[in-house]
Amino acid sequence: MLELVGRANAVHRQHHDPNKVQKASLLSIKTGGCPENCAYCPQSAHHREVDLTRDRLMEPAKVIAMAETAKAAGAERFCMGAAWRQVRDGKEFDAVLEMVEGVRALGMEACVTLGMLKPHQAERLAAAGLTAYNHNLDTSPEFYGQIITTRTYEDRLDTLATVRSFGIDLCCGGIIGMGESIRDRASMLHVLASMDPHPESVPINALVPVEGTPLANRPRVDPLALVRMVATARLVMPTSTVRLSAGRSALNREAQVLCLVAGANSVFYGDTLLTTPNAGIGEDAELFAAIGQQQRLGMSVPAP
Ligand code: SAM
Ligand code: DTB
Ligand code: SF4
Repeated sequence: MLELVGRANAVHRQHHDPNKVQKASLLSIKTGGCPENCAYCPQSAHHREVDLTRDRLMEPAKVIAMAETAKAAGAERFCMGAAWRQVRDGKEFDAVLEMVEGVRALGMEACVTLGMLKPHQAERLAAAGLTAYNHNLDTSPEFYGQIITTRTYEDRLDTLATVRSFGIDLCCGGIIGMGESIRDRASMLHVLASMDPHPESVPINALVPVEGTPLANRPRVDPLALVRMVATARLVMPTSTVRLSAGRSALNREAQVLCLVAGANSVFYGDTLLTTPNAGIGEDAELFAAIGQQQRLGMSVPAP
């Protein structure tokens, strides 16, 4: 562990400002009722026992106003998620394009995660100024079939290739704590690190076990397993932004700092992820004070 974190930190410092942690804000623009059966996900329509209110796609003006609030609180990137299997052309997709344009006009990075998409849709997203598209591998090719059966690993790789072919950055990572082995974790990182170029950002999520999903009773991930995963991601993808994503609220400040030393350089910032609570902005104020980073837009201030 000490050797791993030490080496990861050395690689991190070669390629990144060690005092800079990007804040990305997350919003669910369309919640619940998803036809996919991802075992971890509270938004799947297959998991009827989950206590979740379905919502239609939000109005672009409201989304853009929320992005503005996030920006004022210090977020540099605004990520919007829809519980869709795939993008469909029509009014709803047009509204998403309007949201992307609005977020970019605020001077923020814009990322969306909308499920699978076709080339002409990626082209329109690129034209709207989209910075990055999030589409996770979630786990290893070997373990994948235990988690999702309604779409294949190949489908995911195809979507990623489509996104990339239009010059949109890839945000692609996965989840630990779903019952996979350490070898599965390594295998997922191997697939990610075999992409050329590497995904520009790599979210590392710890499972948030949600009541009513098949993974509700999984034990919480050992925070040190997250540290190892972050450190290994940093070693094999030196220039990518590694985002300490879901599950952060279960870590104490010290474990979070260890993840940042091990090479994480972005976090989801704000009170909620998509449907579950995140580390609150109040708690994060303490974290950012501890690491000597101001709670303001893009400012990184060395610790005294
Ligand atoms: N429907 C789109 C899709 O799956 O491509 C986008 C939204 S989906 C909620 C985005 C990602 O959130 C998933 O790929 C998964 O990695 C992550 N996620 C969802 N539920 C989670 C949970 N309970 N714990 C950790 N990560 C989760
Ligand atoms: C990612 O890798 N993690 C985020 C984002 N991409 C879209 C989503 C986490 C969701 C956690 C469960 C929830 O809040 O619904
Ligand atoms: Fe749907 Fe995405 Fe949740 Fe899977 S992870 S059920 S595709 S919203």
